[in-house]
Amino acid sequence: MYKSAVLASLSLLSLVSGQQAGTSTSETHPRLTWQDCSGGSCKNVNGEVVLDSNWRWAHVKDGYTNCYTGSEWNATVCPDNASCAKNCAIDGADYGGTYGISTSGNSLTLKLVQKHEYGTNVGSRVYLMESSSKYKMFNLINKEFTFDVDVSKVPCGVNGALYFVEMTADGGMNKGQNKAGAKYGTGYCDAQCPHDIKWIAGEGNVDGWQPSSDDENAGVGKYGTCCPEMDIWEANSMGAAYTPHPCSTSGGPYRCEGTECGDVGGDRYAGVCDKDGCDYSHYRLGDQAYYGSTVNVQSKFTVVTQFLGSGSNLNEIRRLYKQGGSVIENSVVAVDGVEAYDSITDQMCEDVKVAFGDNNHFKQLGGLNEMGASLARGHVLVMSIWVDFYAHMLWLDSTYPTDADPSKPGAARGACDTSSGDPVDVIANQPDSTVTFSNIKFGAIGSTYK
Ligand SMILES: *[C@@H]1O[C@H](CO)[C@@H](O)[C@H](O)[C@H]1NC(C)=O
Ligand SMILES: CC(=O)N[C@H]1CO[C@H](CO)[C@@H](O)[C@@H]1O
Repeated sequence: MYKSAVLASLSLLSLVSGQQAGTSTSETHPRLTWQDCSGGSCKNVNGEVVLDSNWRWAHVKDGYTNCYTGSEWNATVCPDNASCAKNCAIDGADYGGTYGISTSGNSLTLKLVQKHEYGTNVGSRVYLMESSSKYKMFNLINKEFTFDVDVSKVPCGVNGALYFVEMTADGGMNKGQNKAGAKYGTGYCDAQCPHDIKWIAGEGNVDGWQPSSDDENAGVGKYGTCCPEMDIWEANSMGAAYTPHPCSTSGGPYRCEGTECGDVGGDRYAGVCDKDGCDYSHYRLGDQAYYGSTVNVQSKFTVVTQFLGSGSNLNEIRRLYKQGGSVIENSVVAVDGVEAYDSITDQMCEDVKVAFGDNNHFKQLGGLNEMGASLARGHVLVMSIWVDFYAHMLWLDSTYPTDADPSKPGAARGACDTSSGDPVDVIANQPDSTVTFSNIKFGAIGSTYK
């Protein structure tokens, strides 16, 4: 809900992204097999994943000087956004050694902290590809998306996320100065309109860039980059939610500026995207025992998400789990004055938001109807592991806002302490936090888990 992209880094040759393609390290995408079940039976697809450009080393095109170090741009090579992208290159990635990203067969593992030759990397974000230079585009309507996850090593404050965003297939290749494209993980956007993205529309986000006060590897620029987002899985071992976030934008990343970014403060509900979304969190919706007891989070389980609708109409988003060979129906909403819903519909969102006293920006921006229109245009699959410098992930796994009475409907989202999740603590004390996603399947409703 309060997602902000988290950057990682190398301290010596700090990680940076640029917009030309560098040649110091060759870019070899880790292989990841998944299954397409749309033709009646499930068939293996030989896929690959790519690391987002924000994590990559960005250096001057013809040399080794950093264009960006820690949380700052080099003003000599990046005097303004356009020349920065022209002068700088983002390079290939050592996935295992630098970023703690590994794949084996149909399984992807993301490790939170990776110490390497030049420093320490924190978190990562990868996209599933259709070819070495194009993202795989999914239309989820009237389809089912399924995967296995192991959250047993994802503690309070860490989010092992699997979600979809309306990026473009080529990553914005040839937009502005972007000569790197999807092969180098460019073109990210999400419904939080993140400002910490270094390259937007083939330009450096240099204008007005301010280093983060608490994250030594990040900063925020004047521009944010917005697009509709469908969170299938935002979770750790203490909490889990799935959440549609519609936006009024379409056709790929929208570069926002000012009020339309919906930034912290008075603008949250004035932006082009629904930042809260309509979240289905088992705990927050009143079944505190479900995630952790009914679903055993100490061992791997299967997550099934169904998008009921047709054409570009999305009517309902359903969830079920499978573990130890048994199907586990979704938890049921147990909130005073609200029906016992077991899925997301516009009516469920409305009733829950009224009961919780939440703003219904979701409805204002078109609800499931607008989310469906976006899904029908095609979305890119994202998998990430991240920590939250802004809200310590308390919106996912604790009581939030932290000064709310936990007995107030909607305030409690998980059993983590309100003092947990500070990235400084998590990075120091739980560096081996790891999420594993595997066995991804996509197909007709009912085709992926029986
Ligand atoms: C910034 O870039 C210039 C030009 O390449 C270089 O001479 C200088 O050392 C760089 N500064 C830093 C702090 O890296
Ligand atoms: C979108 C865009 O072009 N933004 C800025 C890039 O940098 C120049 C010079 O600083 C600005 O004038 C643009 O507005």
